[in-house]
Amino acid sequence: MTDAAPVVTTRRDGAVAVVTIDSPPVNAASHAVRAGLVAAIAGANADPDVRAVVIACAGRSFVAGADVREFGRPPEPPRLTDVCDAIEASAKPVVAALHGTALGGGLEIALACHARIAAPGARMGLPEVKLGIVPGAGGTQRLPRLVGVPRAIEMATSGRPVDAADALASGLVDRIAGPDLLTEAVALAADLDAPRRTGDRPVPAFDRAAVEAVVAKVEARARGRIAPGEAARLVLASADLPLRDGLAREWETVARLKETDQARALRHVFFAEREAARVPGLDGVAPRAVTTVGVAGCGLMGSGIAAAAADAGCAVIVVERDEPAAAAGRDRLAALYDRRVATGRLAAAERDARLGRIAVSADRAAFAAADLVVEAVFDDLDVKRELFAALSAIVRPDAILATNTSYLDPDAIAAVVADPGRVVGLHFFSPADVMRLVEVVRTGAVAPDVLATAIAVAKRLGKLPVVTGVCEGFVGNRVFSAYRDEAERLLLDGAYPETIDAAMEAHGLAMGPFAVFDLAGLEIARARRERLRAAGRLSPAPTIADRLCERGRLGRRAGRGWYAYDGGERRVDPEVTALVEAASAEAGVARRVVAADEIVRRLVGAMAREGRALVDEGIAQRASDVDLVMIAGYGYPDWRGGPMFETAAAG
Ligand code: T1G
Repeated sequence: MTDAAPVVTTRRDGAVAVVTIDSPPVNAASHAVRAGLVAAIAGANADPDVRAVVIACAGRSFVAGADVREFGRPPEPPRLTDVCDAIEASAKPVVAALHGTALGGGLEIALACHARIAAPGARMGLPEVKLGIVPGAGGTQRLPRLVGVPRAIEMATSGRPVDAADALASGLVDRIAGPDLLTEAVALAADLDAPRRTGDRPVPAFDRAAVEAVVAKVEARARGRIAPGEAARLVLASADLPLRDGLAREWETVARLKETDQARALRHVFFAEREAARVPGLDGVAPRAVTTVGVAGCGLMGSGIAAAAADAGCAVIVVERDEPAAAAGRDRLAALYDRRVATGRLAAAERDARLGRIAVSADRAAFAAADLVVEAVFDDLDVKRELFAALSAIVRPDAILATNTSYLDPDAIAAVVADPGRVVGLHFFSPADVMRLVEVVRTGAVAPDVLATAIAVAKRLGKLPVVTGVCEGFVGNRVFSAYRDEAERLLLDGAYPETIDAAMEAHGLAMGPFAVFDLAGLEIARARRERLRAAGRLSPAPTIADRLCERGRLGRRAGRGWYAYDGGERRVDPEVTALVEAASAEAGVARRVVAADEIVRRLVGAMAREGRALVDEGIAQRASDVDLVMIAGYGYPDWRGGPMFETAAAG
């Protein structure tokens, strides 16, 4: 490191010292950055010609937080709190010039400055809870002094960043810059007569009872996560404690949380997400440009995919099989956006803009303008092959064709296209406009730049793309099938759907397996069993699920499945209990009480075994990809790290 260029440098602009952090990729507050900042502040204070200081960053962003790569080791001084204290204590005014993302420790540096100016596109947030920790350098103590307790709790517990306009309105920043952030920051610094220390400001008054209610809600919603509740309590404490004591409590909390299994698991997920983007064979391969997305089919999946593309600013061409289906598709899309407006997630004008980007017709020829067409029609091989054969004659020679099949062989679909290298799988999860996971299926003949484009498009849609090879069910549904099979074995051994669901929900899953089966409907799994039976890979003896199907208990939409449903509530149904007990008797199994920890161990173990098989077969690129699939696609709790991580950690 000794001969590397310094990561923090100071230059003079009149009487203002401009301190620049230049530590790619995201100016994380590594040891070198921290030490450089402390030295720069001391230097500016010692220089009689300097009246004020600006802290700015080179590259794409302000400081994106503490350096996550240093998390496994004890912090080397100066700690980030020392840096923030030195900035706040500076006798000369210090201004933060924010662009890109000022996150975590980056925002904390900005909070310790005496004024903040942001580029119009800047985003600011405290994402620490996503790493299982809380802000550790004043975030929970200084932020409420600027924006008030309720707002600070919202930011520190959700981890969601705010944009510059929002930051200005809440008092987080003092000014939004025009095109020349640095010049305006220097002017602002030169205007300040004396430091205005955030820590000296009082916490604005607030309605304590209302805030206590919000904190209770945060804790209830965290479903097992520790960090959000801790972050909320710390913000609340800022109103009761002197700054020093609040900072000390905050630091102790981070030190404690960092060592928890939750924080370790969430760090695993953080690095797993970045690792997933590394795909062998794609280094240096440029994706094709995609601005117009075609979607074939406007059912549940197609409409979700179309909305995801419109949300991302793409022009969207949707084609249904005939005019009545196209009209139904338009209604479905309008209803999807209306729901978002009704629940306050989207402004009405924004709904109209997004719907305006989507053209729905019954004319396949419209796909001639698309850069990429995603097929989301009925999951039947003949239907898809007919469509792809037709599409290959309609779309431009450089356009990409993607299939959203769940269980069919995408290579068999690609085979009907003259140039199968343009065909790739894009497996979305329902609801496709909400769920983050997209399995990018690496078909046998896919061209590298087609695969790179599929990944880039998924990212552009705000999704988490995970590359998988071709096999029945790809990564997610294969692991899910293993989970389902083990859950049904547990039933035979003595567990009930409700005991299994309770155990997995206590483990942090949003819904236990049987509640999920009911939500998804029992038909798809039945079809899979029939395929396996036809291939001689499954015993012809009916399973409990088959018995449910025979009785019309097809899941939630049918009003009954593994449970009975009254309104939205699930209820244990004696008919199911009797079927479960009869199945054990028929199989000659003496039922026993299966404890929650056995349920969790066996179900997580079954997922991990299947995941390992997928890695060994080369279908999944790496174990951490399996974890991401289960977390982003199946509601597995991220703070457990995923079944592979959990099983490895348990040794
Ligand atoms: N530390 C180290 N490396 C980081 C990093 C960080 N904080 N953030 C990003 N990187 C690396 C990342 O691994 C990747 O590397 C490259 O930068 C580009 O990232 C005391 C306790 C900033 C919005 O949680 O949200 O502050 O793979 O691919 O999509 O309170 O990265 O290229 O080698 O994600 O443009 C809080 C996490 C820390 C921010 C950029 N900070 N980062 O997104 O690129 S805790 C965070 C992000 C803390 C204090 C505490 C995003 C981004 P490589 P990328 P991107």
